[in-house]
Amino acid sequence: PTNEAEVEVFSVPSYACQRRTTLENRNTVLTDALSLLAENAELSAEEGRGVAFRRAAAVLKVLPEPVTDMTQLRGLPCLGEHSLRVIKDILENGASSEVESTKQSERFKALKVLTGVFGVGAKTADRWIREGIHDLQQLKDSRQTLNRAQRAGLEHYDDINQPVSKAEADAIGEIVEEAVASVLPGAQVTLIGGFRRGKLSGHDVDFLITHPEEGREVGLMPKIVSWLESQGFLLYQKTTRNSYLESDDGPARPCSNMDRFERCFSVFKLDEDEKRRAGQTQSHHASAEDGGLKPWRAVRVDLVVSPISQFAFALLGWTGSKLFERELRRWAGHEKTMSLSSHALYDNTQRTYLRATSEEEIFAHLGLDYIPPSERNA
Ligand code: DCP
Ligand code: MG
Repeated sequence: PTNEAEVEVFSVPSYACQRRTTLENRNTVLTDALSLLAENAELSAEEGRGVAFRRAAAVLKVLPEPVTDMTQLRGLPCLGEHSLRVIKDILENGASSEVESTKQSERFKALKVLTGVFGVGAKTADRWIREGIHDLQQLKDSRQTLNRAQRAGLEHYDDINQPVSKAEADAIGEIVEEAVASVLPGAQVTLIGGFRRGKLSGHDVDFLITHPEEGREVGLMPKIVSWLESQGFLLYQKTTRNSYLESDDGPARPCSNMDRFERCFSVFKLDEDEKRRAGQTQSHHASAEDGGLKPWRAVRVDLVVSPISQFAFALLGWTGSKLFERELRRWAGHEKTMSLSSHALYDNTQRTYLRATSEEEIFAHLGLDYIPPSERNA
């Protein structure tokens, strides 16, 4: 039909790991709406719905033009009935009634505030809500027993819920570099997570640490943590043995190496001075001389240590985005009969582990074009 010739129709591969998703997004109105519904589903223990909304949003993120007409969406993958209804509502009425009512709902607002406390997940928040706790004041008044993480989360709530800038991430990076160089010369620190993908802000800062000689990284995390603690950089830390045991990780589990893979969840105390040293001149925080306000902020930092033999897998697995990671594993499992984790890639047909020393090699093993970190923002 003639009128359709004027509408651009898009074509998009169905797995996010087959696509290049930069931070440039022409459809933020639509993707913000779908992301909010995804978040609401995730906070309500409806993981399947959450993933469906995330996948739909990710498809819209790669479109070269703003969507103006439903006909442009014909043939696109991952757009279910529900997502299409939300998009249609926004295109026709300027807003989605479901998104607006979700945003206004007491339950969603309470879930957001309570899970904003570091150490509080959706399950705990849900239990508190059922006990009548909807905000931080009610939480404080309730005399709930809080664990150490949650106490730190409550104490530093405002700081932790304020986005971390790239300048702050770099300042933290210098501190981590110094710590690592002091306790194990030759060990390497790599910025991972959202900042490696080129994001200008994030909810935390993530680092991957390794040593070029296999085995030298054993026992490294406690030493790094001790150094940081002795220098007064840590407001909170909890070191765990490998916690990357996701249910859909399949059999890709090199068990002998498991206990070498450590993670530290921490809250850093970042001085405004440290930030200036790292090259930032302006700050939203008043300096101490301006009177009153504290001259530091709390920042969530995650540290991961990996043996060099698993480094490429850890790098790929911790760079994200979360949806990109999920799609990589789904691609591996469903299209290649392989199991991918942040430790290894296992070929279930050949019954062998596939070695890799770079992310490029892993994409090649998976039969995928290489996608650089800046294009993994699905
Ligand atoms: N990751 C994952 N699954 C987990 C934990 C982490 O796939 N259970 C990976 C993907 C993430 C990366 O680790 O991108 C870092 O996790 P973050 O939650 O810090 O996510 P980002 O760094 O991408 O986003 P933000 O900017 O909010 O920190
Ligand atoms: Mg992060």
